[in-house]
Amino acid sequence: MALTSNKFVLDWIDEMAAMTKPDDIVWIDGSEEQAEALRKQACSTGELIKLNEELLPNCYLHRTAVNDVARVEDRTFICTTKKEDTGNINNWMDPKECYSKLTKLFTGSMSGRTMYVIPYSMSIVGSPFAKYGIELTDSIYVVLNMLIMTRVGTDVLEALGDSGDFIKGLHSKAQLDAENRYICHFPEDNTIWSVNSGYGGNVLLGKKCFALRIASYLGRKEGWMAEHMLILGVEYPDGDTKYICAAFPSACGKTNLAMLIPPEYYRNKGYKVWTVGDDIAWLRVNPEDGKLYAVNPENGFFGVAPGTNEKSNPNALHTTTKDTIFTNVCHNLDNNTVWWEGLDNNPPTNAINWKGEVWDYRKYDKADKVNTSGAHPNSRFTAKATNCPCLSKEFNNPAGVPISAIVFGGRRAKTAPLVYQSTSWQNGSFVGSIMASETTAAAAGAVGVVRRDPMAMRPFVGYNMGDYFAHWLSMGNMIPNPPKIFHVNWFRTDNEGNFIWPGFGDNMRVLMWILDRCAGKVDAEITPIGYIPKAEDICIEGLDGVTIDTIRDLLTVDKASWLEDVENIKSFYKQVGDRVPQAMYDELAALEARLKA
Ligand code: GTP
Ligand code: SPV
Ligand code: MN
Repeated sequence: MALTSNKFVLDWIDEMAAMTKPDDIVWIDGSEEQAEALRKQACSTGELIKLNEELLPNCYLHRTAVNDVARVEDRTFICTTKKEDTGNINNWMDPKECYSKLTKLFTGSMSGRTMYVIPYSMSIVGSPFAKYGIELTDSIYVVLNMLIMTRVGTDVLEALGDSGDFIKGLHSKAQLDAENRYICHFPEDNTIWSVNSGYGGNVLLGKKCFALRIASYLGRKEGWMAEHMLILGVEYPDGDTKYICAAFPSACGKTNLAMLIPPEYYRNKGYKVWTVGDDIAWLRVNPEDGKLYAVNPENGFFGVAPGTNEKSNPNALHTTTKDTIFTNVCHNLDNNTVWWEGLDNNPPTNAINWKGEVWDYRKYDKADKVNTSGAHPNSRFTAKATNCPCLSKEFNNPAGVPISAIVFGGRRAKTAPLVYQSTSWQNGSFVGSIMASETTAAAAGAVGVVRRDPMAMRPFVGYNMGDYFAHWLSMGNMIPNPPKIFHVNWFRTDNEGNFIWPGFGDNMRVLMWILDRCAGKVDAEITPIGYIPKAEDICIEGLDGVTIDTIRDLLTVDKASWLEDVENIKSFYKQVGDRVPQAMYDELAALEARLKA
């Protein structure tokens, strides 16, 4: 039975059901009873595997199709009436053409199946930040993930009332046909259509599709920002807490930084780190104090499993010990638990790999991870935020948290130093626009290729990238007390390809320099790219194998490689096209001149 009398909602569902022809329509009310019934049903068909109830209570394993394990950027489209409004960095399709192409794929795609209606909210229901969506899907896996990742249920429909202001999301697994897989966004219609996939970011429509692509479009229109950023709080011994947002590309360390445990040196002094978000931030100016405030619109974490362990990220590990859905990890048959590369040094000997085959850990080959690993490199956990031991007490604060610093960062073996600070909001926006990072397993395609990834948003801006740069610049004029903007790189390597910086919890040492800079407590050295710490100002107390010379090395700015980067940036800006603001070109010219001086 329908859970609302909202005519916009009901008419739209009628229309979508007439096209997809489900046998049945089920409304998701957000109740535990309904969720439990769906889990049972998914277990009975093999869609989910129930894991060891003693060791991993209320945890499940799901395997997606082998050809469906990551976001598909080349099959992701922004469909605006005018091609220029989508720009050159996104794939564009004419909305009419796209609707007609996808209508063919959706026609009858749910016949013999149930259509689930998921009313959900991004951010706290009823709060000024909140935006509502309804996802129609034929996948129980999607329903159960959305129940963890977003706020779902009847209260969303009550908050929506009889308004038509909601994001219309339609998803069907259809035949999981990779050749006909499309993730399409119609920002002018508040609509998302996703077909022929069953994997995470392609199908949990509240996440990248809504909270980044559609929301970034809305944010530009309405004067706020939707960003691929974690949000964390550093609590000082006196109880004061400062908040930082950080934008790193997919699988480049947001979850890890958001949940970091401070090194012993800081813990002993009473420092603590609290997680507000690990992937997405919505940012608005607070007219009262003129600061930028951030909320995490999500309600859970869809985190990378490989590499998560007791040492790298104990908080994430703890978060996933109950109420979690694991996707594409390795199944340990001895005790009906899960395993992934980097969890520990004891791969299970009686195990099923992410493809569902008997797995021989002795055949693991680092050069061919996808085919030889137990867990897929992009295997993930879906876990409740409220199960996270370091969840900030501000997590449910509808006003958000005031941001002191914005940090950009990429995965760069060379060039980018451990940390540097921009000289202004405009210069900081430029620093974001020239970000680059090695590609990861989070998206289908080659891994380890350096590409420009402005603000870590290359795959997620729902409009023209040049206009997005302009929006960043214009936000600067709207924030009387703007955060300071920094850039970090945890991934510089030595000549053998080993990471030089220990990373993970020790990244706190860099965050402390950043916050000291925001508080005006520490000097810096000016270089052609911006402010760099004096090596002695990065605390290395208690760090094994890292000396002040290591820090000096990590902070070097090699002019020749930066000038190479400048050339690459010029061609990237050209590719972005004629909407790159002049101010960005001015910043680029000034950077080049300083490097050549
Ligand atoms: P998405 O969920 O895809 O947006 O990724 P994310 O940015 O949250 O990345 P995540 O924190 O899950 O990290 C991805 C990978 O980077 C994992 O394999 C981590 O182990 C590794 N990683 C994270 N932080 C560090 C670090 O400080 N140093 C090094 N060397 N590796 C790190
Ligand atoms: C990312 O790829 O940045 C993710 C995972 O956070 S997904 O939800 O698949 O986009
Ligand atoms: Mn992400």
